[in-house]
Amino acid sequence: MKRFVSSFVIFLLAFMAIAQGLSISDKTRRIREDFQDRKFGIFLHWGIYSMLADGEWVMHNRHLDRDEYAKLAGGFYPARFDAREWTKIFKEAGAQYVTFTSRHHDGFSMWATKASPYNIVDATPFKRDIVGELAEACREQGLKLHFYYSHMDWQRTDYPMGNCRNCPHDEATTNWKSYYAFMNRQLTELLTNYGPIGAIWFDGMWDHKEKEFDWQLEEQYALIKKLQPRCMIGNNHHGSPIGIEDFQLFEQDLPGQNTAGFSGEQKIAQVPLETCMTMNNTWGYSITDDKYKDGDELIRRLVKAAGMNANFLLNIGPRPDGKLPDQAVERLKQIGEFMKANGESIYDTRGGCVPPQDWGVTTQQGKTLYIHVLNTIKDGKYYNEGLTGDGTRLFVFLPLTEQKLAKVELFSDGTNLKFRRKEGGYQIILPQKPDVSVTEVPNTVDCILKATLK
Ligand code: FHN
Repeated sequence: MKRFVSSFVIFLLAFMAIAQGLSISDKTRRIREDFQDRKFGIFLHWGIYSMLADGEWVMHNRHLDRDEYAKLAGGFYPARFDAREWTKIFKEAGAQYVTFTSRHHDGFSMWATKASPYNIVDATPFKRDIVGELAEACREQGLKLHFYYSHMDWQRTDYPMGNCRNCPHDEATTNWKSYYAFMNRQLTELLTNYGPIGAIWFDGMWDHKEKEFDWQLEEQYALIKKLQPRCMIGNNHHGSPIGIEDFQLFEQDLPGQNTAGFSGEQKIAQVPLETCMTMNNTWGYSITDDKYKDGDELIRRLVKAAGMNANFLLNIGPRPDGKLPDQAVERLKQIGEFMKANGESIYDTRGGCVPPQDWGVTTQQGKTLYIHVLNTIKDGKYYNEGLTGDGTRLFVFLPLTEQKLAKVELFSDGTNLKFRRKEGGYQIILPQKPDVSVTEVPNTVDCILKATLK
């Protein structure tokens, strides 16, 4: 009975989450602010599933027998894995943290866990602690490390299987108590053996969506905070934050959108926000998925996320040999160039006082407002429909009523731009020529303006 909570309790926890947004300690506030300042992270989905090169859900989607699937581990030898090379690439891309799938839904652990032999050291010929190597490489590069950890497990027979359609439901072996103890033992290892961890990123709770299943989160979250008080907690349960969760997650969508269907029940909470997104259409490595968004588009999404006050967690599915896919590395390079030139308008900022507009978004730090005019140029012509013009010049309308504008300049070279008061805000006159100098790559973010507020 203890395992089942009433809707009232869920409501109460959600209410407490809203309330705690208002009453958190200064220490918690600083930790969360540091996370928000970092703005851009790399998500890594890597496990033995990468060998089948068909995404991280391959075991489920192809109805694979769990014992047969487990045998993949015996052949997992990512000979070209080099954590230092990965983290160097991430750092050069401008990322500030890495979220790694320590254990995904297939139940395989990517570190030397003592809680189960089904792990990278005991079950593979590779025998190297990937989490450990990554933790060290992240530390060297000054990248915070976050752990993705699946609440759901398709492999263990004690996991109380929920909605999973293609999974064996073994009532006889189901044992929540033992599964819960296993998870907590693993979390204890992850938070004891690998130095300071920035966050635990839970996923899979939605396996028990319809039923009122008690995941005993309160106790689990307390364990995390006891082991590492500075470790944040996020949970991709596709709903608003529960209890002491430190940040709110959005999958494949920016906050407030629901194109992917994961954010339907989410209200934006008073906690840091993070949007995670794939570069192509798959989280884990897929040999056939070449539907990569181009670098420009990924940069726009990063910028939009910042303008919506959210961090951007961009996913890569490393190959089974341990290398990052070439397409991903290419895009990271492009993002890195952009961040090098324009990072000031992203890092340490918050969503600006001007909410997202048709023409783009704003970010802000103190009295400085960064105006990101997006999608301005295509084939050498202005085409952003949110912009107005008079034939030769283009105008950006900034709906500012409370604050006054003191100065507006082009971020790239400091050229002063003219602006005039209009009803309900200001009209800024853009330079006649498309400003592509903000980035080496034309057509990316076409124009960044830096405005000073009075
Ligand atoms: O099922 C997972 C999926 O494999 C992936 O890990 C994503 C990342 O946000 N989360 C789940 C779906 O919500």
